[in-house]
Amino acid sequence: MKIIHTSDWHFGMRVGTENYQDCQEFFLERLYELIRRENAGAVLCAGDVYDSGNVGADAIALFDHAAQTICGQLGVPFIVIAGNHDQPDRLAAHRELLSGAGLYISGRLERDVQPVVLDGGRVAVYPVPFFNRYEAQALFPERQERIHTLQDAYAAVFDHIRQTMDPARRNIVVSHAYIVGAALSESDRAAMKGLAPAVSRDVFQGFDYAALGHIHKPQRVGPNVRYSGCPVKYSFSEEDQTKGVVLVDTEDMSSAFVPVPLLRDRKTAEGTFAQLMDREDLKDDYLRLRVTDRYAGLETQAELRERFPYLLEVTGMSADDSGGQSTLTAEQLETMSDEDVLRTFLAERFDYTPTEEQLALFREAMAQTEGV
Ligand SMILES: [Mn+2]
Repeated sequence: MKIIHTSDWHFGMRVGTENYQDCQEFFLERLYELIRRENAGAVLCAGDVYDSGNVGADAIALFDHAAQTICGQLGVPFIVIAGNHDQPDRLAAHRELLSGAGLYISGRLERDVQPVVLDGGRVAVYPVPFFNRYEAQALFPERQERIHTLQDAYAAVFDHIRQTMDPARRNIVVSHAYIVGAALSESDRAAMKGLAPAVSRDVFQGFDYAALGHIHKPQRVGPNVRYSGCPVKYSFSEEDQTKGVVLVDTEDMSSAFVPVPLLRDRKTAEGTFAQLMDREDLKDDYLRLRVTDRYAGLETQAELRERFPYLLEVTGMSADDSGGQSTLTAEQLETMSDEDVLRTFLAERFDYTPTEEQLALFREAMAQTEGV
């Protein structure tokens, strides 16, 4: 049986006036084609269906369309877990009822993860939604003393699954986590936040395949442990990536990345104002432009926007010639404290120094996110 693994749809994401909806619809149409072409027996979505817990009606309609087409029209089981961006209870509303129609949604972690059994009992899919160590501590009180880190929490959850797992089946897990060593993109906002803990891929030992979400760059992090990546280029750091889904064959447990075309690519271009205005090849893509012979004043921006409808960022010459770009490197970001990152950001972007009171509020907010 063929299984399609995808993740991180982020329906409802907004950047300025852009909402990516046409790109997401375009992806869904390609996904439906692939299901038909490969005669897929299941679709797995490994979290972050939505970009947040309170997205607009358009985003909900999009997921509704996906579920109706995959389960209703094509008759293919669709297994979905909540990611860190999803609101677990909202995502999993009516789950019992929907499972009868082939839509299996796992919102919140449960102690006994019930597998979705497919292909006449030959394949078992364990949906494990995003969770934190406090949830695992509450579900496994007998191990509470030994759950200190997210790694311990994952070990507890997967050890428990392994106890009842039937090794004669193909056992597949769907999970949403940051695995040690995975390469990040800028749109991996939560994972980049200094405190995001990573988990070792060893937690998936004994499973035939781990279908992961959370990291937006498609990649393999173990022989049968893969991220499908997100289907749309949501940040400029994804410019060079190929987007797509993973196709898993449960006969031999081989898996292959299948590229899916994009409605709109994402590009960075640089040149004089005249050179940029002459470019025919950039009209249909999300753009970041750097004008080398002008300041990026309102008028220049307006002219460029008229020519390039999907322009997201413009920088021009600047007084200090830094080009308006951040002076921080990825390495510096990793070693700096959150407070220093904030100070630098405010200074560079807004020429602003935060007050002691504002910094105290910031520290308080950061403390609340610790360990989550
Ligand atoms: Mn995500």
